[in-house]
Amino acid sequence: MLKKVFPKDFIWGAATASYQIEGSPLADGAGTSIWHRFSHTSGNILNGDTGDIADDHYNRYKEDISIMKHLGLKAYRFSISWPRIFPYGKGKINEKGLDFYNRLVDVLLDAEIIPFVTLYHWDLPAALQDLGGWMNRDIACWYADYADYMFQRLGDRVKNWITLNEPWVMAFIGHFTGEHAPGMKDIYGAFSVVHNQLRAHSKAVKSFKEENIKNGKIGITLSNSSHDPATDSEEDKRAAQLAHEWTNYPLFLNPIFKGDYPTLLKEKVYEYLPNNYQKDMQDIKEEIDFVGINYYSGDLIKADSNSFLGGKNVERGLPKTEMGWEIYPEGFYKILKGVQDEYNPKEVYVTENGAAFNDKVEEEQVHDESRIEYLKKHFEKAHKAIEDGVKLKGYFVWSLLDNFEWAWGYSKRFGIVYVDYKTQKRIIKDSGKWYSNFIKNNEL
Ligand code: IFM
Repeated sequence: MLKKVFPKDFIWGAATASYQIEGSPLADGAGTSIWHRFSHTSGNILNGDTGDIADDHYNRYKEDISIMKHLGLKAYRFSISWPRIFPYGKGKINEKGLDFYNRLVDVLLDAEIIPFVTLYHWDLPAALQDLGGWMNRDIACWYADYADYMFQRLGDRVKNWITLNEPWVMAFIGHFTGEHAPGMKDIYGAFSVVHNQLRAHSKAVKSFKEENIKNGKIGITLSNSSHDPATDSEEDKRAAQLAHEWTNYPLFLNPIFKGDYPTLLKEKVYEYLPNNYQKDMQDIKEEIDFVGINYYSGDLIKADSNSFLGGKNVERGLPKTEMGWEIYPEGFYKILKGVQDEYNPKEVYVTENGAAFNDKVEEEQVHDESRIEYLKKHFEKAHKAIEDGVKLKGYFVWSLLDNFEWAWGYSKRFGIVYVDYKTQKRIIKDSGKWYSNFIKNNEL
């Protein structure tokens, strides 16, 4: 078989997020986040887990960076905890919180690892939630002020910025199903959260451009799962298209690239969109430098008039990960090709891809063959996407470390590095070793 060689300058990395790995959420003057509050409210998280200790990365970042260096990662995507910098979300600044990220960035750069910073990966300052959080229109200004402050303080060293991580999840899992913080169940609220995140994102992009950061690039990271129609019937095709427009990149990229919500979805959910939302669309349409794609699995969709938006997932017998998510690399290709064909972004990054499996430590080793297979198959599809014209520039495996998997607590392990939560010992899994070797060769 012919070798699949990736472009020379392709950026291979790994990703994490603040609340999932850092621990010490209230250290050094940090404010409370909605995830701290949510995880400390009984019944919200499996086994009552919290992010209080997590991977203790707040104290062990140097060790973690030496693991990244050892693995040969070219880049590291991490997020900043907003309440570490602004304990009340706005106003008073906490320099000690900033110091942590200053140190992190400096040690990464010393190790020749490129930092990719996500400004928001769900840990909203609780003080802002008390003012309505993402449902309050003022959040666009609160967020843009925070973002601008970070551009000023880290922009001399950090060149790659991501405004929001998976805003769909924030909106619908946080405000519609209530499984995530802030735990609300309000469909109108959820759509206002979509809209305000878009407003906040574009406001931050505008201020990024004003800051004129040398070689700076800014984009957004979106969650995706491929949606195939169960049959060729018009009903199933429409249900699959609606699911795509609602849960995948179109919900956010259509406004950002084309200044309106996607057509089919807009008709369907018109009543939930904020009054006079159209007035904001011109401001929301703002050029970005790249699109971040997160992809884990696929769904087969069948029309069903009883479900929200008229479609439900049906079983197709594919193997699944520990999350119960289908392993469907073909869908990854469709998402990558789709985003390039539909919106033609200047650059695309896979900002997350990976899998949870039931890892076991045997004599200080973790033989996670299934994760290696998963990654290989997805890398193959990424390679095909590049061959077919997708401007894919980099790929971040989720995740560097096993970590706090939100409502699932510590029960799901996504890392290429195993974390023993009792001792905080790190063990590079076989997948980590495989990835390291793969990065060296840059080919499959
Ligand atoms: O752990 C999450 C991450 O925070 C966002 N994307 C999906 C991952 C796996 O569920």
